[in-house]
Amino acid sequence: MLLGARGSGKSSTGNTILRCSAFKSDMQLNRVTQFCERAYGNINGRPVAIIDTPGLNRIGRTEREVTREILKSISLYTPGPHVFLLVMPVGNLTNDDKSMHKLIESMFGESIWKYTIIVFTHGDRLEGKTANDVIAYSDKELRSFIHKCSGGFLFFNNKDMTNYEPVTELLKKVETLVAINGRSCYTLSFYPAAERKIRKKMEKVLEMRKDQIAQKERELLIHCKTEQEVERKKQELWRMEENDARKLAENPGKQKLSIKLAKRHPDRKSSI
Ligand SMILES: Nc1nc2c(ncn2[C@@H]2O[C@H](COP(=O)(O)OP(=O)(O)OP(=O)(O)O)[C@@H](O)[C@H]2O)c(=O)[nH]1
Ligand SMILES: [Mg+2]
Repeated sequence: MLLGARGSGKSSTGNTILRCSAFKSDMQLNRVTQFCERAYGNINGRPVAIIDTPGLNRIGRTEREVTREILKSISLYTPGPHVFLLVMPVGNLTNDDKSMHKLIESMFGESIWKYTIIVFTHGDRLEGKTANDVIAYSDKELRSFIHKCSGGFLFFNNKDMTNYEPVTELLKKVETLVAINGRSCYTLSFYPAAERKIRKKMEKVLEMRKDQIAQKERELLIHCKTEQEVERKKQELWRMEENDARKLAENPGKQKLSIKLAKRHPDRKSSI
């Protein structure tokens, strides 16, 4: 799963890894990636699934909306990520970077760093220096942060997709990190208690709605003309259902939640 600030190069990094334009990437000041997206491919023959995410900055959509989008995408893509790639343009840590790290930790819990590899983008700015030299002469704060991430770091130049060496190096780092973590992926038990509670409630809401969702999926098959259209509409449907479920689950007013559910399912009594 790719994480990082808006415009840091997450989608380009996903494309470099998959050697195709799987994710939309652009130079624009507004957020390019709006929703989490998944794409499949392989690295040197080894199958991989990559989840691209919207940037974790405040502009445009509220921080809450973006974190909700990212967190709910994980329940969609079980069993959960094996590795997080924290994507950042090469440079020392800014205050925005530090507050983003706090935000990531509050979303996922502090175990996230045991599953993280840092990918520095804009490797074309190295100007002949080695990656290790650049890090050796960087601020102490950046080096301390790299220490925190069990997967270490590497540099990507997303403007040169012909050089596949960094991706091969990434695969080695991923395999090592997965081994250190006992081949486990990032599971629910690592999340902060509040997030675990929300997820359990979300699951209940979705379970209660499963018949209606299945009915809507069947209707899509009738109305859509192509397989791609069915897939796209299905993703949209699940995005909306999960968003709704998450909003309901986050609502601390137990009574309000019961009322909303009762309105949607007049034939059932909810006890979430
Ligand atoms: N020179 C250079 N440009 C890069 C590199 N990686 C990404 N870019 C450029 O940076 C811009 C933003 O890249 P994206 O991949 O769209 O960034 P993002 O993090 O997905 O952005 P959001 O989806 O908006 O959060 C694009 O113009 C990319 O071409 C790199 O390694 N070198
Ligand atoms: Mg993007």
